[in-house]
Amino acid sequence: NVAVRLVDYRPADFLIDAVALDISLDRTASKVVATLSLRRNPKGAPGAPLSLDGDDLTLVGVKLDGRPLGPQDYTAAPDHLLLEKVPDGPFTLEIETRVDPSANTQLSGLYRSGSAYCTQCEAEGFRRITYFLDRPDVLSVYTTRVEGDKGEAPILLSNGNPVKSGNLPDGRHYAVWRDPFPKPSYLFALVGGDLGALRDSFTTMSGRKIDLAIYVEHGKEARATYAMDALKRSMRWDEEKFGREYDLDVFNIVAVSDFNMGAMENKGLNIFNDKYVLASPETATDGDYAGIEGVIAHEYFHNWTGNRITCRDWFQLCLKEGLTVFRDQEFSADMRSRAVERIGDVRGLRLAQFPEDGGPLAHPVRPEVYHEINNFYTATVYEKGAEIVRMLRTLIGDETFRRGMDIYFERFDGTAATVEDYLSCFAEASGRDLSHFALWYSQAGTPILSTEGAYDPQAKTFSLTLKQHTPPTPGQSEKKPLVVPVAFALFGENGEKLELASPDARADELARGLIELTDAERKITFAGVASRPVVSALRGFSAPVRLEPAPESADLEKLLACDDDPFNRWQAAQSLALRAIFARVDAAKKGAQTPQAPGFIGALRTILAGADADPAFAAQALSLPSEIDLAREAGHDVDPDVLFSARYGLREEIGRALGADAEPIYRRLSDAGPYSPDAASAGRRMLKALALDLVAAGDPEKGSALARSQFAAAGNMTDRLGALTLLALLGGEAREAAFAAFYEQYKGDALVLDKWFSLQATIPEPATTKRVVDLMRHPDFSLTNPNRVRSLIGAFSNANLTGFHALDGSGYDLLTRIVLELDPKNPQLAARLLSALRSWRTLEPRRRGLIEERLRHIAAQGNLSPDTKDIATRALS
Ligand code: HT7
Ligand code: ZN
Repeated sequence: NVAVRLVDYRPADFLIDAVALDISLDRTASKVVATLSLRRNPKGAPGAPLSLDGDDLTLVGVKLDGRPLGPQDYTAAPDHLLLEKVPDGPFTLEIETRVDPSANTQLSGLYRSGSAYCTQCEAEGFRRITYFLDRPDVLSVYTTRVEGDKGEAPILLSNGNPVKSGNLPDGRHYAVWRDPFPKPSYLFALVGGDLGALRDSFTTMSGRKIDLAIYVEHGKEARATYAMDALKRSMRWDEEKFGREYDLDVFNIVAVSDFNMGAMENKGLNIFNDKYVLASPETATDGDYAGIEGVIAHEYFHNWTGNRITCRDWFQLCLKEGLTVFRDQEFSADMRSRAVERIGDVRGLRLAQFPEDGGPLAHPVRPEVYHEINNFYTATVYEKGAEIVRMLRTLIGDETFRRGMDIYFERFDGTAATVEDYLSCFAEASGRDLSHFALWYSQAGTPILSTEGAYDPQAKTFSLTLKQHTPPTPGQSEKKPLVVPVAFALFGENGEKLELASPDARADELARGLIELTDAERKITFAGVASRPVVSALRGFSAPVRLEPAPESADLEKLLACDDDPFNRWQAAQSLALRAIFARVDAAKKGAQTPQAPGFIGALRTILAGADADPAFAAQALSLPSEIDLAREAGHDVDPDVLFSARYGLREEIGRALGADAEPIYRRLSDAGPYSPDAASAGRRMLKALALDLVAAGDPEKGSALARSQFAAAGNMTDRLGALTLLALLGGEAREAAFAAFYEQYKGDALVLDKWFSLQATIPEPATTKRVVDLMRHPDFSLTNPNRVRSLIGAFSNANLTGFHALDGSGYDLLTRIVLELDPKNPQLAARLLSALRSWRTLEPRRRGLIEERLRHIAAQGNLSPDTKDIATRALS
């Protein structure tokens, strides 16, 4: 694939004002007739030929203004249609193509999921349906007529509002849909199938009644109840928080089982991976419910941030994705516990985005070049993109942020916008120059922030020096200082929050406890400080940076006790845990005696004792960092086995010390009534699982007995899977028996079996590679279904540090084999799987060598897809 560069952006040479699509569904030869109302773009190149995008298309015929064209009038290939000469005034082009949905294993364009027909057009799937100017800055009004067999596809859906429908000869029927809102082709969607529906309605703030429907496999309608509730809450929230009202008469969601990502925000017709729609207490965990709520909200919020205002080009992807992630995170924070949501979001950012930013796949939130756009739906664009929006709000304040958003919606509605357009609204609302802040969009890499305090007991002053630097990333060796909002507080001897006075900071910075660091270094001397204070920096994780080094242990213990910022209280516990684990790692390397961590364990005992006040928070604070967290924090020469042993050892030490305190908590929380997915109940279940783990860590036999009875008696999937997770770790016959019983109970339910696959793939043992290989032969596994592949292979390679990185290279061999087998069928999925190797350079030399060999082998394959080639090449760069 050729490189596409942001600097090369040019407006399209033609505009397509209206599109009339007539699609006749057939399993292997669907007929597509597209009638395009074209005119030259005044901003395009005068006299340019008309060049339309295609991908794997079969052309049947072309008509210009109703006149059939001959082959001498155009050049056609599967990937383009070129007309050298077209009228200077407006004209219509009718293009007929044939597509084979059954053969479409890429799941991009028109394909079949089970017995249904569905589409996925973002980013470049529309060109696999018809020839088009398949770029996000060409906005058209669509009318779509869908025709299908009445038995096979009684439901026929597309974007917009239903216009008419009727019967046809030969058992066929049709439906016409019209979407009055101009949209880019990536938001086009169509569904045809025999589906059940859960129906409801929503009355908007201006009193319009919207018909809502969620289409699912027959018999599963009740499992969409939570998704429907989440949808209605999202619609209300967007009205209340952003003044955004829904605009069509209907809003439809369709759940399909074969989908490359989580969901897609097609105008008025969202298509979802069924994992993010279907839930019942017996089949879904608390995490699944939270995921459904978040994804339903995310796709709904795109109606304004993405659809009504779209992106000028794919480099601006963060404009819709970062902003919409920010909006869905805020929604979840309002629906649930803000503190727990923030901790979860930051954990997610550190898990997925920090390694991306620190490795060979690093790119700016707004990339400047791509070879394959599908590889840029990344944690950097989404999650770091959301953090930039959050920093902007922090800097200018809630009210000014809302004014800026209002200007954005008002000014850019119906357009394809850029990051500059977006920022201009906030510059106007706040009166600030945001040009320096904008560097967050173009500079890759995670900045490192350090704080250094110096107390002068004579002068009663405390000097705080903040420094920032960003390590180089591929293609960007020089880094500039960024605008970093550092939320902070000082705590006195007795844990009291200090009043801040300093000539070195603006009054508003002191009042808000927010320092704006804009240079590489800034020193602030606080006056009237009676004794050496403890600094709470980066409160609420006010910027996506690494704070290094963590404060001293005594200060962390103090923060854990007195900080009124829950995020930093949690962070203090994590930092103490990291310190205790790395002390064990160091001792193991030196062959020294294992260090104990009494101070840390004392702090955990206090959290456990007060856990009832906020069970979810306590569970988060008591959870040790994962091995993946440890590997990231170590940063270089990572030996997964050493990290595993150190973490496991500390877990045992904590269990021996706190198991007795944890058991009564476990027993008390086991007495919960009927299942409810609300955040408070979920928090209690989280604490219960944590308490059980503490008991098992100190006394594995007792833990196993409790887990076995919880597994057998569980009234919901959260408790059942929690018990199974512990049994999987403890091993032995009990584990195998529980896995077998779980399968017997849930066979036939693919989404539940995904949990069964994942859990087995993450058993931290060398034998897991063989288990994964065996499971690939299981009749319920399939390489053609992305959810199955992600739950088995994705879980193994991303979430099983010791198993995947087995020293014999068997995990790497397995991943290599699967990537190469999958690549011709579903390149997007293959490329994503391969990204599991992105942090290979942080491993110790032996494993590094093994991975490099496999990456070179993959990159050297002759017929690799652009997707996988791009990842392999960049990973090696
Ligand atoms: N905007 C959607 C992205 C998406 C996607 C991208 C590439 C290939 C397939 C895809 N399916 C969905 C989803 C979202 O961010 O809301
Ligand atoms: Zn999105």
